[in-house]
Amino acid sequence: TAPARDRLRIAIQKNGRLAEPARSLLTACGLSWRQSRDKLFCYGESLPVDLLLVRDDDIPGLIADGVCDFGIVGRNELDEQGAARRRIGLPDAYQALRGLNFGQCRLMLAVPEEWEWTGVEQLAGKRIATSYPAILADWLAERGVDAQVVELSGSVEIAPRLGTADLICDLVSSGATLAANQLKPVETLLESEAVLAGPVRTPDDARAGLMAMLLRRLDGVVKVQD
Ligand code: PRT
Ligand code: ZN
Repeated sequence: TAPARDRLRIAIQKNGRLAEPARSLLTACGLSWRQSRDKLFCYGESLPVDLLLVRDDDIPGLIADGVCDFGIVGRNELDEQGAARRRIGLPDAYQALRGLNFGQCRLMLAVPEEWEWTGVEQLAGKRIATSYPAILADWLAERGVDAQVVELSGSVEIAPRLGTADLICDLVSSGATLAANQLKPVETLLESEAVLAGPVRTPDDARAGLMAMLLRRLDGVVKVQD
């Protein structure tokens, strides 16, 4: 177990889609930081709450290892790493505590425009390119579909044209990327948004009170979706 700490650490994305909205949200909760020189760690001024600026992919692991207490990350990333842990028999190590009402997108299956989509049975024997192999494998298994998952870390949408896959499973927001690649969305695996992630067990030290306070402030600041 990680050692006791009297300051809270929150991991947020350093650069990218969630970086600015995550920082604004925490600022709206009354947090402020001394600008750090190395730009990885920001020391909390108004409250003992520090920021770690990292790649979004690292956030679930930082919570699992007890290095950070909270993180702001897409539900897609949190669920993928959670599903991957479960597939190798590891226990759950983090959970989504609050939806934050930004970073909305969908994890979807998309097929070449000329396909006539008749349902998941059509996927038998097909190759599906994705950066979300664990979520996709679970989804296929639940439906009893035997398809091949091709893991790609980026540029998933060009895989069908390159011939490395027959279809894709990727994040979609406006749909413009799919259209530009002559693909059409056919099934939604996950409705995602940025979430506040935390550990499955609250630490038993000064951080517990800070965590509860921050959750209360968040609930006052995040607008509920109707
Ligand atoms: O460097 P780092 O690893 O931290 O960043 P990253 O490149 O992995 O993540 P980033 O900043 O691209 O995305 C962070 C999070 O934003 C994601 O994990 C999602 O939770 C959320 N999000 C919301 C999105 C999108 N919308 C989105 N549209 N993430 C990615 N996309 C991509 C998608 O993969 C596709 O390539 O945008 C393209 C589709 O967009 P449309 O509008 O053309 O449909
Ligand atoms: Zn990433």
